[in-house]
Amino acid sequence: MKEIKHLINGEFVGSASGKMFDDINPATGQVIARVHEGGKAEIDAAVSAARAALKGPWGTMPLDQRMALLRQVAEGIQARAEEFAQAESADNGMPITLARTAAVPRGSANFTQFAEHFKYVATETWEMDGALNYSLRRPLGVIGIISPWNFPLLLSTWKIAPALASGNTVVMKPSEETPMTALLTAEVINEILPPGVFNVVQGYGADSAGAALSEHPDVDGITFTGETTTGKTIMRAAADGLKKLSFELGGKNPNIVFADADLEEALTTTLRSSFANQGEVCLCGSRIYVQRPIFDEFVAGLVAKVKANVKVGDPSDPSSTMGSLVSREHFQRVMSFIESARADGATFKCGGKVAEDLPDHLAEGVFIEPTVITGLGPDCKAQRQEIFGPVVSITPFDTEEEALALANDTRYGLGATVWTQNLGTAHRMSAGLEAGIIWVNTWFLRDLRTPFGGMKNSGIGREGGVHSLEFYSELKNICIKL
Ligand code: NAD
Ligand code: 6OD
Repeated sequence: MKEIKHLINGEFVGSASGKMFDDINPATGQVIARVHEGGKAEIDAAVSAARAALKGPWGTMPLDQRMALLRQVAEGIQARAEEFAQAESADNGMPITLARTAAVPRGSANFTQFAEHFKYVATETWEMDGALNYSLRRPLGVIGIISPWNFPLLLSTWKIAPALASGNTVVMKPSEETPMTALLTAEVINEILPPGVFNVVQGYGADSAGAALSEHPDVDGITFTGETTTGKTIMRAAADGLKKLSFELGGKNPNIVFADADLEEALTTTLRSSFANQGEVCLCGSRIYVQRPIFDEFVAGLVAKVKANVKVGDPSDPSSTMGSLVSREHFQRVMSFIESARADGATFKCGGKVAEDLPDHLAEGVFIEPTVITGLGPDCKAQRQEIFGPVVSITPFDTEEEALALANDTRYGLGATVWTQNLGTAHRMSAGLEAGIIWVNTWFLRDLRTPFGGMKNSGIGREGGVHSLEFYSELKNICIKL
């Protein structure tokens, strides 16, 4: 049985407590690895290694040399791409094709992007009468990264790469549900960077490794992706140390389709924005609003596309387009939302149940059919709360003003999608939507130089391009009297 250890100060080590937990493949229910369960002792050791490494060669390394090492990390991920893809799929239930085409390439691209971009960001100079001001950037220090299970490699490297590119050292606590690609990332980085620069402590969040990292007095900043409620807990824990925080949290994203939209394009992309990675994508457009003249056609079109194109099956089979949910616990949570929608009188246009007719080896897996519902009122639980599964609801609207009001009637503000051929509508909606990331006539089209993050309860701060540099560094002004 594979053993997953921590990486602390350049060594792969077990926990002082000797405690371990199972890593389960959610598609088969089988234990695929035993994971060392870290706690305060491991976090303390990792933070002190990271602090020492800041004072070592990493802290004084010329920028070009640091960036060259990060490019080697990108190449190291690419060199083991298939191993990463298999691990991500087995751990998360993600279809192997998605792991191969999205998760792993982005895992590598995150390093190439930040190894390039920061070289070209200038600081400010302000000339005064008789004095000159200029500013310098310095690393923030020791960065704690706490990452989720839904796109483990993509989302952890999205933070590891800019943190290291800015000259920091890192202690990462990956999700207990998906420890595998964090181990592989640790193996790749450990062959390239000095010991202590990048550390991984495996384990749980609350009252465990995650909490110990959040409250650690010698950690300078915490960057977290996960649930909004967890973000609040981390914020409280980090308050004593006045740590700098960057939060990418939950969403309940609107996908708004106007009657003048290119319907075929809107339907094809909506299929993806509804069910990619079983709907376990923070940016999924789970609240679909369709202008009344095309409402029936859109609903029928989406259901037809689900039936024609979605194949729920073994995540390791390249022909599966939807895999398994991440865990039995999460599966039960998603099913409870489906039941609450049923109790609230929703109409199920397709899905709404456990996927059937799967091969015997998936009997213990947690698979849900892609589910499209209509007739859900704005205050129903399934319409208000983040489900984070393969469930979307479709609601009609009449006017632009109504669409905007419906879309913004949520405590979340992560992403939004607008489908229209009218430039005026596109601009007015984009300006009025309370969301940090807005796509017009597309979805999840990413340029890593752009600001990424959420408004309202969906996050604090922005990462991406220069915004990552802002978070991961300290800017200081020098004023010289001439
Ligand atoms: P989660 O909040 O349950 O867990 C995320 C991480 O936090 C895990 O590593 C977990 O161990 C740790 N954690 C849990 N409790 C903790 C505590 N008290 N102290 C410190 N650490 C703790 O989230 P999840 O279920 O892994 O991920 C799904 C959520 O993430 C969804 O809400 C989704 O919308 C959100 N998400 C947001 C984005 C974004 O960019 N905004 C991206 C992906 C996922
Ligand atoms: O593309 C990204 O940078 C990003 N953070 C995506 C988040 C996906 C959420 O599931």
